[in-house]
Parts: sequence; structure tokens; C-alpha cells
Amino acid sequence: MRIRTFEEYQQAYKKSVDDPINFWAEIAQEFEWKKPWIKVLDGSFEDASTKWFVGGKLNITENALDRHVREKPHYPAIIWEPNEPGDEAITLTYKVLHERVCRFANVLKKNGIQKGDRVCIYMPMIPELAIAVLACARVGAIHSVVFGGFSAKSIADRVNDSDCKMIITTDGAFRGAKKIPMKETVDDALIGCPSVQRVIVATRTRTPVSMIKGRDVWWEEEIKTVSADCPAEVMDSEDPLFILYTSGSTGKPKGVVHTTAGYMVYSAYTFQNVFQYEPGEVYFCTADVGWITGHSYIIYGPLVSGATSLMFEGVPTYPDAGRFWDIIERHKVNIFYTAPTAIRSLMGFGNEFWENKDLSSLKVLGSVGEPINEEAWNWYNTNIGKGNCTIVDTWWQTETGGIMISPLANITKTKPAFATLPLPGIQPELVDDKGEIIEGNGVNGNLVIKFPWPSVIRTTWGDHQRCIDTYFKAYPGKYFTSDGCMRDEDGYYRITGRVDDVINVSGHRIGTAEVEDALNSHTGVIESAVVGYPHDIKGQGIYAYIIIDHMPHDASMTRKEILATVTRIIGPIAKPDKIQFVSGLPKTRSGKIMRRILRKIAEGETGNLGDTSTLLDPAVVDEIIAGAKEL
Ligand code: 7RM
Repeated sequence: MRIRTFEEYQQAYKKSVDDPINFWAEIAQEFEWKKPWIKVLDGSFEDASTKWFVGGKLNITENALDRHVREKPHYPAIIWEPNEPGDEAITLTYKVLHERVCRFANVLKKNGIQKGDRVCIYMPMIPELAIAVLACARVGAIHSVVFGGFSAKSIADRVNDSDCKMIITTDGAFRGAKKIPMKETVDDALIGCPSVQRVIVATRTRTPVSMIKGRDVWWEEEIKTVSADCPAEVMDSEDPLFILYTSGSTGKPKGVVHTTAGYMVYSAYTFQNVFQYEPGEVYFCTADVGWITGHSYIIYGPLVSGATSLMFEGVPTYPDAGRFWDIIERHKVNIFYTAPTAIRSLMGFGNEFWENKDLSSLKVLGSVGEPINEEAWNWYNTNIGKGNCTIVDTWWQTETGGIMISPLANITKTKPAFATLPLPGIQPELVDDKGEIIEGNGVNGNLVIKFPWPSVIRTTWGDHQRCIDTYFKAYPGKYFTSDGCMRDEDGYYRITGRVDDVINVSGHRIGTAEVEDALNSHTGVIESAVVGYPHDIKGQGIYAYIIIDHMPHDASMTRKEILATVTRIIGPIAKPDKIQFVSGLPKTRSGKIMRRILRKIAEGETGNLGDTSTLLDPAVVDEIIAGAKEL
């Protein structure tokens, strides 16, 4: 499974294309199965019916825990670094983690959870979060982790979409200098969630919370009453493992469904090959488990691989902008995986935060979530990597389950800002808007993947047609990524960003339609249009054009109120960075908003706006340009 040279990569790649069935079968054999599969690959992209390792039986937690407990019980599985730098880090060995997962799995069963039930997890980055996730997998429950920054309404929407029977949360969360309520937000959400029968609350901040009789129980009390022995549920390869909601260009966030075997095989295979993890090393991914990166590369990929995964509760700037470098120094981190937005933000804080830190343990630096600009790539390479670390710029998506295009650390020759080459099993192609394949090198196009890989999205929860329409319809027989991409003279891939109405703010995916819906629910807002614009640190910022029923006397107050509404409805991550009040929006005769024009104005373009001849009222454009200058 492990590739060690560029020649081996080329051979593996060739085999994965010529003979994908045997290629993946050989890799899958290295895992622990309760019953072997009958067929490696079935179904088709046309109706989004891909299935892998059909008929196989397994439990992912036996691969992530039991297997390693037998071989190396005292090896650290999770090193947890708390928010407060003075507080001692906690190490959970594979044996301890296994015991705690089994115990909590019994708590789930005792509280009525059975195979196939959906469980929502709304927690900060504490070990109990990883334990809750794995305990769900142990009993065959489908976890749906909701990022701790989402609002009560966002929780309720997600819980209701998949009829979660339970929510696991904490009293509160520590985030830098702030203490944030969690249970209280869950309580607000639960006003509108009839499916939830039980709430399990773990203690973190000792914030007083309301506990409802017959519904709410304490984690610490529950685990006292159960055994530490919990046989793993027998799961089919294609039984859903989890749902993770992600934003698209239209409508509400979709529940992306990943299944058991394919996801396990692919997350572990890519973890080992991209990062080249060696026994004894410490791996640190700064993502939150609320996003796919945390699922695949804090929990499942590393643990299935028997690695040591460092999990950090806090934020990069607390107590100061040297926190990541301090963690790397103290825990002798070898592999560090973060987002370009964090790099750009830490670049701005000055040398004193990293110069005095010993970063010599580092071997591999990773980047994920958004395009990394050359300046940030070079800064990361020179100042953090000291020119001695390889940078892996990993392109992938919630829907792909694992890394798709990336260098293999110290194997693939890198190039600043390039995700470089596809991993074995991944067949990318560039196509134009008509679906014509763009051959050759030195070209640009829409990125599609023309052959299934084990962790491709299986469905969108409750609406399979939406999955087909979103990913498999634009280019029949191919998976459409919604990303634009260039392939340079060397055949290297560089992802240029989304080609749909999704904005990538600090590596978080936000749908413009969702933000517009939130804005439109604010009193006085008649209509709104949201676009992304280049932002030095966040990558993209959110720019909202708003038609309001009458111009406010105090525009800054109205802006604040509008932001409060967006925070209530979605969460603080969706707050527009700029709000411009306008009297009209540039629309075509058929009533479609011409976002292209709004995007250009948001970028600061005033002259060349392209063809505006189809506009109903071209005068509105001049007004918007004038207003944008004053903002
Ligand atoms: C892993 C993750 C997916 C979107 C994707 C891209 C963008 C992610 C890179 C990247 C350029 C990268 N999942 N993206 N990684 N763009 N280079 N290395 O982020 O579902 O939350 O977002 O993120 O646009 O479509 S995600």
C-alpha cells in the first residue's frame, strides 16, 4: 500500500488506471474484514450508484482501534492539546481510546441508539468528540457532526433533515479567550426538533446549563453505569458511516453521505501515502472535526493507519500568534497540516512568533481548503519548513472523502501553488462548458473525475436525485467538482477555485444563496445578491448588495443588525465583510441577476465590465460602481 519512490508512484498510478479492480482489492486486503467482499466495484456514475467492496462485512473501529490495541496497546493514538497553553496535554493510547470508545458505545446503546440511527454531534475539539464519533461507528449509528460555530437554526435544519434521534454536546466551549455556550445553543435548536429523544452533555467549561428531565443526561454520569466491553456491530461495506452537511450553489446545505469500507480504505491509503507517516512520528492537523478534513485526517485516516494524531482545542492566535509553532516545538510534531488562511494570517504577525521556536522536528507541511497563493507557499516553505520540508498542497472536497490531487511527501517534485498530480486511482480530466474534453498541457478548464474512487459521495441524505443532479449530470458519466483548474506544461494541476456560486471564506464553504436567504429574512431587506471578492487573509470575503425598503438614518447600525441576523440564522462564519445598500440590482430582461458584473465591481473593477447590453436598466450599474467606491 505504501509508495516510497516516484517510480513506485508511476507504477501504482498506471495499475490503478489499467486494472482498478485488482489495484484496490490488493489495498483493501490489508485491512481487517469480518467477511470478504464479493465484488470490488459496482454501479455507475450516471445514477450515482457506485458501490465498493460489495458484500464485505467489517467495522471501521476494529480497524482504527482493536487492530492496534493488539499490536501496540501503549502507542499514542490521540495527543490532545487544550485551549489553555498552561494546561497539560493529554495522551490517549490506543488501549485507552479503545476502552473509552467502547464504554461510550454502550452509553449510546443504553440510551436507545441502534444501527442506522442518526446521531448529531455538536462539540468543541476535545477528546470526547473523537470518542463520540468512533462510538457511533462502533454501534453502527450514522454520525452527523455539526461544526461548533453554527447557529441553533443551522443545527435544527441539519438534525431535522436526517431525523437525528440524539444530540451529543458539551456545556460550553473554550475558544481562545472566549467561553462559548454549546448546550444553550442546542436547547434553542431543540425547540424545533421533534426527532431528538436524548441529549448527552459532556462537561468542559462548567457553565451552568438547563437539563430537561427525561431528555438530557450527563456524559460523566452515563459512562459510570456501563461496561467497557462492546463488540463492534457488523457493518456492510456500503452501510452509511456518516453524514456531513456542506454548502452548494443552491438551496440548503446537502447531507453528503459516506459509507464504511470505501471511505476507510481511501482515507487510510491517502493519509499514509500523502504524508508518508512513519512509526513514532507525531502528526498535527489543525482542522476542526466539524469539517471533512477533521473527519478524514484527524480521526479516521490517521487512526486506521495506527498513527499518532494531535488534536488542538484552541485557536492559532491564543495566547499569541505563536501557538501553532509552540505546539510543534513542545510535541515535536513531524507532520503539520493546515489551511492557507491560517498561514496568511500568521504571516502578518511578525517574526518574533516563530523565530525563537525549535521547528526542527518538522518533515512535512500540508495545505488544504483553498488555493494557496505563491507568497504564502514560499513563506511557509522558508520560515516554517526552513527549506527542508516538503509541502503537500492537497486538493479535495467533502464529497470526495479524501485527498484527490496532491504531491506525495518527498516523492513528488513540488511547485509553489500547485496540487501537482492525481493520486493513484484518480482520473482527472479538464472539460469546457459544452463537455468537450480539453486535451494536452498548458490548458484551463472545469475539473471532472472520470472514474469512481472508493470514497466518492454515495448520496445526499434523503434526496438521491439531488446528488445525481449536482454531481453527475453536467458531464454524464463523470463526477463534476465545480472547481476550475489549469494543467501546466508539465501536466501539473493547479486548482483555480470554484466555478459555481460557492464562496470559500477561510477554507469554509459558503453558498451565496444561503447567505442571501438569511439577508432576505432581515426586516426591510427587499432583495440581496451575494458574491465573493479577493481577501488578503480569508482568500475570499463576502460582499452583499442589499436593496432596503428605505435608506436607514444610521447605516452602520442597520449593517450591524443585518450581521446579527446572519449570525442567528447561519453562524458568524457567514457574516458579510461588506454590505452595500443599492436601489437596484443589475438584471437581465428575464430577471436574472448578472452576478458576473457584481463580482467585478466587488473586485474593484470599474471600467471593463464586459457585455452589459442585455441589462434591463444599465444605469443601475453606474450607481453601484459609485456606491462601491464610497464603501
Ligand atoms: C477539503 C475541503 C472543497 C473546496 C474545493 C476547492 C477548495 C480545497 C484545495 C482547494 C485549491 C486546494 N473540502 N479546495 N482544497 N482549492 N487548492 N488544495 O476543503 O468541501 O470544505 O471544500 O475547497 O474549491 O471544491 S470542502
